[in-house]
Amino acid sequence: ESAITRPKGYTVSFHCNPDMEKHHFGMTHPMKPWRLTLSKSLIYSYGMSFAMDNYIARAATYEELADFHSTDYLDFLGTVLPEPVPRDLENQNPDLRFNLGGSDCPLFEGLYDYCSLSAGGALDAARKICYKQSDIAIAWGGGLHHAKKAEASGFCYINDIVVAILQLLRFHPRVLYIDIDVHHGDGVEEAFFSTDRVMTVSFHKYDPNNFFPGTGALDDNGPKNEQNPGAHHAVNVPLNDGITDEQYDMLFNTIVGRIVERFRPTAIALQCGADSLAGDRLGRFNLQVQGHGACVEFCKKMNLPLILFGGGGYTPRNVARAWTYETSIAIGCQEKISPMLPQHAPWRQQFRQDTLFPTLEQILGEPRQNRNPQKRLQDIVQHVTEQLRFVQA
Ligand code: TV1
Ligand code: CA
Ligand code: ZN
Repeated sequence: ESAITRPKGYTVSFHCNPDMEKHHFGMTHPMKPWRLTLSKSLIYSYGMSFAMDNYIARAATYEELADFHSTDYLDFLGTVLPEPVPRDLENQNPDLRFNLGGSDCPLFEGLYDYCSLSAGGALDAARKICYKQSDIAIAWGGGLHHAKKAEASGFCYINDIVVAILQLLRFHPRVLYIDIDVHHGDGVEEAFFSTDRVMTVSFHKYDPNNFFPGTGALDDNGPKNEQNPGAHHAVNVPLNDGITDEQYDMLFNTIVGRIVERFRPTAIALQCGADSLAGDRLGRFNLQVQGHGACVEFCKKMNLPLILFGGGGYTPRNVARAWTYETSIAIGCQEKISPMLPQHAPWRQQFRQDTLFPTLEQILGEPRQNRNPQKRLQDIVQHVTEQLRFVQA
């Protein structure tokens, strides 16, 4: 077996911080920061650290966070104390400022450190891209796409993606944001609603009454006022349960391909939420590691500076598989790594199957029913194609 080598004339940087990964949202909370430790352990076991520039992410400063967030919110976030008794779904006490302290966004020990380290990694990645010191920068600890200017939402407190894109915009005229988390990337969409320098596209499960956050309909495309530069610059791809690799690949390639053609971004920010994988605790899709990774591969082929963010992902063993495979795609060693997980690692039992690419049957027993008729997908492609006629770089 040959060693993983550094791609010639090509730099991948990897930004993480072990201090971020030790935080706990609470026993039953689906968000498990240790999934980052598991992912890293698999990435390192494959020897990929030798093919990347590895950085310990620093904490983002208050001023950096204040580029997007309100100081009222940051001041509160910096001073609130953890609650003595953790809440659960049954114990919702809506005495909440800034939506903090409910079951989705609990107050836990070290919350501010957790948030500033996540944003610090994302910002470090953005700076590497701005100064052309990386071709692809990876921040698996980022991707917290629901956070608003002055509000926590859906497990997200600080929107590291928005902060990172604001940094990119200091050097790049146009940034394309792509979001393959199973949830709608509402916070990022909203932050760049009124500008034509950022296009946002989110693929997500859409069911306004039964699936969080309930926004992101096909015809939600930015401000309705044509005078607003942001008009037509939000693309939404609402999907149903059970979508497969093949369908997702067709949609992603067609839609992202056409957006790149029209909008001509100078950098791409890709949120790789792994809750769109089959078998996710919160997700509803039938994507496999290969199909999820194909999105990263497609973006890399655009040959533009690229940031990869993490995001959701609630079945840690599958999160680790996806982000490991995607790290290998960034490096370009995906053909060289063994589909069998490396032997003799202490965490090996976490993975149940010893392959990087478990089959749907291995993941689910029985695959989830696919509720995405081909006709509906064609209609989505057609809507987006018509929308893009209004976009000009
Ligand atoms: C504590 C303990 C919190 C168990 C939350 C699932 C829990 C959820 C829990 C949960 C859960 C959500 C809502 C309902 C809004 C609420 C990182 C009025 C078993 C990017 C965020 C999903 C996804 C929030 C984040 C959602 C991301 N689903 N068990 N909470 N209310 N919240 O529906 O996009 O992946 O589920
Ligand atoms: Ca999404
Ligand atoms: Zn999600």
